[in-house]
Amino acid sequence: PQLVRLADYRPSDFLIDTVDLDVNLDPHATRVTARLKVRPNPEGRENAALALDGDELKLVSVAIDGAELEADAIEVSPERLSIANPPRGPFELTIVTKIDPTANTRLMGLYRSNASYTTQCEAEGFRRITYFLDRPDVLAVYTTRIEGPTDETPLLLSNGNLMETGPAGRGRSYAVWHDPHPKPSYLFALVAGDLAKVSDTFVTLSGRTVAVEVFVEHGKEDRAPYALDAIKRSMRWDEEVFGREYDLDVFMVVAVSHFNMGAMENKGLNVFNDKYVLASPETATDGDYANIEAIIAHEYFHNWTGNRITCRDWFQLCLKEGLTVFRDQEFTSDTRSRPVKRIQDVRALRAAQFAEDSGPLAHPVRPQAYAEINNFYTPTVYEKGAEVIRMLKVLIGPEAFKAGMDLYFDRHDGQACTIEQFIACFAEVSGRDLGQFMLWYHQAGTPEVTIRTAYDAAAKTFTVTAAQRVPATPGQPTKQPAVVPMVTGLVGPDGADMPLVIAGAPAGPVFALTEAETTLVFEQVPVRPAASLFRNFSAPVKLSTDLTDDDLLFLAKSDSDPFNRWQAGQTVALRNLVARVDAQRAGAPAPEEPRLAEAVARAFDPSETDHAFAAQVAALPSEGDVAREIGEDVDPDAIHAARAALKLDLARRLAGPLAAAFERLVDEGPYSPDAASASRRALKISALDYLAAGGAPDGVARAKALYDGATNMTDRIMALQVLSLSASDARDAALADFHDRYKSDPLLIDKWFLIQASAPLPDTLDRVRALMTTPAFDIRNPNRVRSLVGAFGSGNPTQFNRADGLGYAFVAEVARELNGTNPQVAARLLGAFKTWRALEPVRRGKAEAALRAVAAAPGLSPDVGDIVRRALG
Ligand code: DPP
Ligand code: ZN
Repeated sequence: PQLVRLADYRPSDFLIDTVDLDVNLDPHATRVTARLKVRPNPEGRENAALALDGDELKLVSVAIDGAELEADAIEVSPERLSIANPPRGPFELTIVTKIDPTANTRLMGLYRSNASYTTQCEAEGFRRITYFLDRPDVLAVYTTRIEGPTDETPLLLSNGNLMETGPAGRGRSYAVWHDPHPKPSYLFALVAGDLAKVSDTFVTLSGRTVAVEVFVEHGKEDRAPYALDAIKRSMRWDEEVFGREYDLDVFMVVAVSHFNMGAMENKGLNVFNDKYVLASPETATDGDYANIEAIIAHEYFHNWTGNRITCRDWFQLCLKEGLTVFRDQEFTSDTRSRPVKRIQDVRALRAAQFAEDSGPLAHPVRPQAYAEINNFYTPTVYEKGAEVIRMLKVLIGPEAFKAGMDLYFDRHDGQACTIEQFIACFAEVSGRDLGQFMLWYHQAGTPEVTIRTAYDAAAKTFTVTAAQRVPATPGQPTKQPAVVPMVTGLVGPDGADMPLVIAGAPAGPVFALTEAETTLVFEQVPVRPAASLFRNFSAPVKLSTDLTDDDLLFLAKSDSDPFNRWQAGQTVALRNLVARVDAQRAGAPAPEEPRLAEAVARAFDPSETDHAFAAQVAALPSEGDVAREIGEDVDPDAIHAARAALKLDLARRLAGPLAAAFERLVDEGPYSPDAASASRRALKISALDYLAAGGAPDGVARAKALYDGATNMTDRIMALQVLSLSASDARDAALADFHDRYKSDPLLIDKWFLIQASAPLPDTLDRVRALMTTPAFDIRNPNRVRSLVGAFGSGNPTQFNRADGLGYAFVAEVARELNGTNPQVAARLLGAFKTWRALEPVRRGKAEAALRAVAAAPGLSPDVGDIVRRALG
């Protein structure tokens, strides 16, 4: 396979200043006329040929300055249009192509979904619409005329501001849109269909009135207001916190039902997976509301970090994605609970990114090479990319960080940039050398930090020795020490932070570990403290310490840093879970840690008023957390059993307080999705989950009652989730009831799919296979595939990893089936294999066999081929 390498980057030989597109819609024969103002790039090669990208395109005609080119002047294939001798000055290139949006099952480029037309151009979809210099460093001003049948497509949308609209004759209408902001082709969008509009206005910082519009299917208007409000709140926040104002007359969000990703930040016209727009109390859970708010914010924030300043090439993807994830995390932190958001983000980082980073698909935040860019929209680029920004802020401080961001916006507005240009802004304002910091972009792998501590009572010193090691990853056998910000507190027996003194002077709390080993000697320490390390998760590292369980249980109660209060309890639980797995495999009795129950009990105490935080404290580490802690020779069944046993142990010890908490937290009054109400429900469900542990009849009865009496989707789905963990009659009855109630609503059937696909029960695979044959399932719809097959592969550790290998074979089989129709979704499904090498030998062998069978299949797409090659590599 052809690798694209960062080291081979060259500026484009030509630039395109304006694009005039005329899109004449037809279900099978859409005609696209592109008039491009082209000129040689002074930074490109002289006398170069003009080579335009295409993908499955059919050329109708091509002309330069109005004169049609003869066949011998061009070289053309579905993938390329090459003009050997274009004019050496500016010229107008007119290209006519014909495309079939109905046949476009890949959902890249222009496609039809439920009688609407939609585009998706990131990363390389525009070349499926017309031949183009489809690379992010070619920025053009677009004017787009769309024409379609008035009855089917009364609504015609594109980027920018609406210039003109009207009848086009023969029952057709047209609209002309103009986007004054130069943009790369991946931000182009077009939507045409018959959709309902829900709208509002927003007055910007400088007093301009902007129309804010959300488009949904007719009949779903009542599910749009939350997204609409989230847009306005995002706009206000970006003005207040980053000083960024919106820059067009209208901001539009369109919800579509067939979508490969979560959403797309096309300039002025964001296209969303409907799952991340539509919400009402009866149809959306608290988690859905939170996701909608975060993703609306994310895509909106791209307007500055991604659109106004874009990426020079796709290796710089984290320039926009890591930064924009950081920005949406901050928005949520300001909107909801900051500590809880941090805990949730770290859980997600560990589950997805640490897992990726420890296996065969590990890659740097900025990759050096790719065979298929679609496969690099990863937790490493996104979530680790955001952690890198967060570390930068910790290292240089909030004022310098803000000054650096302002400089970046000022200096690079309108440009396509690199990570080096971004980091240079922070180096400049802070006066720091950020050379070593760049290793976070170059080196893959999660750094492992090992801490040893020693207290010297006579000298009143406390010594912290931190050793760091970055493990080898594919293509990177040896690593250098990174600069690791370790935010540290020393907690005294009274629970208060001690002053930090090093070499006679106040120090910290940020300590930058820059060597393989760093020793910090704290002075004037009157008693042995408990070290609170990496407060607020100040670096994305895997930490092991010599802190005792006593230290950790003390920190779980007393640390002033809420993240570390949570982390301390998790670490004790994780240690216990690993010990249980070891004992089980050795045939020894389960080791108990009764004091864990005291820590969990605090979460359910009536005096605990931060319900969302409490719910996080009460939630045990995941099976994936335990698997990663064990690291090799992993047996998912043993882990599941150990975790179930600990849960049952806690449920028995805390039966009284759990029942009391559940009763106390049951909602009265109408549903509201606000953070405080959602937190209350989260803790209530956590209590219920314990009460029903091991299928306890009393807990199951409560779950059934909650299900039956639910007045909102959160209670209903959470109760169903609890019931689904056990093979009980109540489970089957509730699943049947849920299906009957919501069978006409695909997004709710997705929830029903997901719950069944993730149940840790031996009949789950059969059930999933059976569900795939029902009319509710549609392999052409990515949401259906992800809810059923994706959830089975990536959200069901015991059943995907069945010892007989049938789970692997199943996911591999579906990926092969999708390889031809939607390679991007197929490749995503195979992400379930990212940790296969850590399994015990029998499962490892079966997983490898499943991957090898895919690798050997004929006609693999670049997407699937790349994933299996790297997974096996
Ligand atoms: N739409 C995806 C995102 O916003 C890719 N840009 O992350
Ligand atoms: Zn993004």
